[in-house]
Amino acid sequence: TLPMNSNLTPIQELYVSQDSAQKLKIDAGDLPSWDLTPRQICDLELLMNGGFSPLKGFLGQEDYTSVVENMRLADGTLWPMPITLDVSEAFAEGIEAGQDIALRDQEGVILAILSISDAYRPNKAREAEMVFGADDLAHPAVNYLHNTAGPVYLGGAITGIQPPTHYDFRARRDTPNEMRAYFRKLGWRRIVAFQTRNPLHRAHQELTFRAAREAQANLLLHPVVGMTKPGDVDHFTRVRCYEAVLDKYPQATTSMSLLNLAMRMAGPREAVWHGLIRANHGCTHFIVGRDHAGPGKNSAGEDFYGPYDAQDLFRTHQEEMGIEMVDFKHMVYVQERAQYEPSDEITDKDDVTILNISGTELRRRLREGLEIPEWFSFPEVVNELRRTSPPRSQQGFTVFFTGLSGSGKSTIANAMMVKLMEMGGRPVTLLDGDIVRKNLSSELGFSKEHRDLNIRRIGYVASEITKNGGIAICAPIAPYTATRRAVREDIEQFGAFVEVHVATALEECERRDRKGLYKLAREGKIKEFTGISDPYEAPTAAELVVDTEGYEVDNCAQQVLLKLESMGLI
Ligand code: PPS
Repeated sequence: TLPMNSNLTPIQELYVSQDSAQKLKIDAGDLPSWDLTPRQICDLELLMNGGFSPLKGFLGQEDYTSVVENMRLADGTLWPMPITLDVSEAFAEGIEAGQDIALRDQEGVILAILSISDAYRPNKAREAEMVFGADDLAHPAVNYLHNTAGPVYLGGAITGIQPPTHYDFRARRDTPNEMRAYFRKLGWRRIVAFQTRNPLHRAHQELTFRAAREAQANLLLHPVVGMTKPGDVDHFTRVRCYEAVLDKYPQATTSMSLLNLAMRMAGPREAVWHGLIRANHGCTHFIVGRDHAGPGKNSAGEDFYGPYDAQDLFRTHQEEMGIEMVDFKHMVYVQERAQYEPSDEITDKDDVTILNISGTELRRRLREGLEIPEWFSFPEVVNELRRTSPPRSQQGFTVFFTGLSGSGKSTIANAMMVKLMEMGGRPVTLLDGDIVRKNLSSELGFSKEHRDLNIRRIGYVASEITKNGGIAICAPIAPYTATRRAVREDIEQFGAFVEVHVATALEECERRDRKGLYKLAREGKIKEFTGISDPYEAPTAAELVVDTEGYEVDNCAQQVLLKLESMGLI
């Protein structure tokens, strides 16, 4: 028999009535309160709106252990993912079972009350092994578990006061009950859900359309906009892409809704979890692909899960879940027939040309501004992607000079700045050591702590400039390797970071002594002076090393420009 949602009755939510919420909110003002992390806010929203039904709150120890060990709650109900409220040591100290606490969002708004049933210390290594398949920090959720999540979990029932507020794409967000009501209204009784965290291209459109047709069902595109894999295309861009793709389906067959889920990339267990969430949203079918919710390679360079593990686990439990799996068909483009076809249905493979563009190749073409053919993706989608990741020559970047006092950093940086301004195109900002110490760091001295703070501030400003498409030129001493690396990481998420070591030797800097500081440092009149009485850790892997001895400033600046050109930045 075909699964069908004949009733689509509302699912149980954890919210109290508006009147009670108003009163509870006032009372909760006096309770100890926990400020939720971004991931906890995602979890709480789905707990409260029934997306995680039948859960009634964050897992207590008994349920937690049972979920970790057996994928089931203590009462035997299938549930693959530990939904836990991790807190800090300091917060846990004042907390005991039986107590209520207020859960607040990052602005301090009270979203819910947690009635604590128990506080416990999880065995994180065991959780990693059982839930994510390995205690390996290359797995983003294992890394989160060990390096972000607190050491104590609080379990207990949730009383929902209000959902977290979203200001983006409000009209596209629906609770499970809103989805159910929508399906009921449209007379949709068989619905295939498609989970995604990536932009959709033609192959995805073909496969989802086919999946729906084969299941004789309507289609719900149900992308995740909560938290996905680090490095994914941001959800603002993706939603604009999805909106473009939505127009490509036959009218009234397909709908889209955004899911504020915090993914864990847990492969097989995640697939089952995704299925349960979609069943709660009123769907009858769920598309599971090759390597569903895969986290990438482990620290030995191998896949965490087998390519079909997720499908196997889902299939084993689908009856109990009340949602049926639809196999993801691998769609390929056949040039001779100018259409997508399921790879396993092509009988004349040797006589036709099969075209494909991998994810890596797509990113390369976007980065370098190369053509992306229409058979691969819809022009509207490509446009959106190009808007967010313009070619390197239009992206922001940071040039970070480092070197001893008097090495020539500022002089070269100034020359560079005017040359870049002469070329035009992108705004240029110079963050010279002296300028920064005057405008941003006037209260700081030269201890290690203060120097680090100074460099992190420069890094923050440079990362904002880079993010917004400008060029930041920094020229501090920046004597510590670890701090320079941290700045590099801050900036590389938005654009290139070009480290230039101005490698003028100490003797030469001291001989020049342009500001007379070396003399004072030698006399002990300036303490902690870099190179004399304070360390300078020379970079070992800078993008460029410039030697100022025997070279004109103009020539040094020219070397940097050539480097920028070879990196495709100008
Ligand atoms: S740091 O280490 O990166 O935070 O230093 P920075 O902000 O670039 O500041 C270096 C300039 O401050 C002057 N100055 C000193 N430098 C090093 N050590 C000590 N103790 C010190 N005291 C003052 C000096 O003029 C540096 O300028 P530059 O342009 O590098 O010569």
